Amino acid sequence: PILTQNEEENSSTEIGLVRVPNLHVHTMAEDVLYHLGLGTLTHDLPAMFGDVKFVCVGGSASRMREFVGILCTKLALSETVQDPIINLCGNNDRYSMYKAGPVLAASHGMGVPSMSILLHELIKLLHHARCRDVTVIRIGTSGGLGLEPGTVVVSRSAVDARFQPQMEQMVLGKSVVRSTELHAGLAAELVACGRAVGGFQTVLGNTMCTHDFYEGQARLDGAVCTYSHEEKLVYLRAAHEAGVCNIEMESSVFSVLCRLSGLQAGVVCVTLLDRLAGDQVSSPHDVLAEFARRPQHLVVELIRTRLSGL
Ligand code: R2B
Ligand code: URA
Repeated sequence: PILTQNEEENSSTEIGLVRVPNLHVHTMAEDVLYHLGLGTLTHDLPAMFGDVKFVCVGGSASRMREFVGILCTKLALSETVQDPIINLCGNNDRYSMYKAGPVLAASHGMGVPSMSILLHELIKLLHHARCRDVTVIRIGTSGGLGLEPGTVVVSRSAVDARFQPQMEQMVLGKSVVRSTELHAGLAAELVACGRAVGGFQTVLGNTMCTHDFYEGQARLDGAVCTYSHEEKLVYLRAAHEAGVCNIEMESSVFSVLCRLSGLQAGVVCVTLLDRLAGDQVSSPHDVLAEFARRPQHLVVELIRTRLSGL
């Protein structure tokens, strides 16, 4: 395996700017950000996005739009936002993106491949727009391990299905293993924000990232399952003992790509259920919707404290 160290040292840019550790991009006359419906020759990216300091990503478009609404109300950003809040991914409907003042919110869909495509283009967008000192946070949902449903987990590190803080990807048919560690200072700040918001528990722990919701997360309720209830519990208990607090499907590639681009990155996911107690997500819709707003309120608090210089 090739480790990240060389890749990280490979790219030198001005402090605070977003790194794009790809020499090819720097020689391209035009860069079309295909899935975002944006491009360097068709859009004035520095004018549209140059003031961005916070990027928040989450699975669904409606949740990210709701997040921007809460942000505008709580931080009185209404003068800097379009009314109605418009989707900036003009002519491509794969992802949605909304902006309010220095905050950009984007949807990433489900799973590592979908998150990866969004982040490649989003990181280049931030680079082309010459943004500085950007913090990127994923807000999402997850399955918890031994936690009361509704608990918010701030990730120390994303870990793979063997509980290691790394992600393997095939590049040119060869295995490349990269670190999935997250920014420790930001994680501590996020935990403090959760406790300041209150009304729910916030914990710090490792987040296991899988490539599937069913067998990949040791569920018994998928269309296919080859293991017993006991084998499921042995695996999930081993994960718990290795420090895994929750399980979701995007944190690994999110951590890797943000690290390689020099972005401060954090992951904040609410737990919808306790996976040691069951597999089905069966709480009423309004309960799940309220749970899903918890990471949003936590991140609004982080942005509020950062902007007010507290
Ligand atoms: C959490 O929830 C989704 C699966 O239901 C997936 O995107 C994730 O990471
Ligand atoms: N998202 C996941 O990936 N897993 C769960 O159990 C719940 C939400």
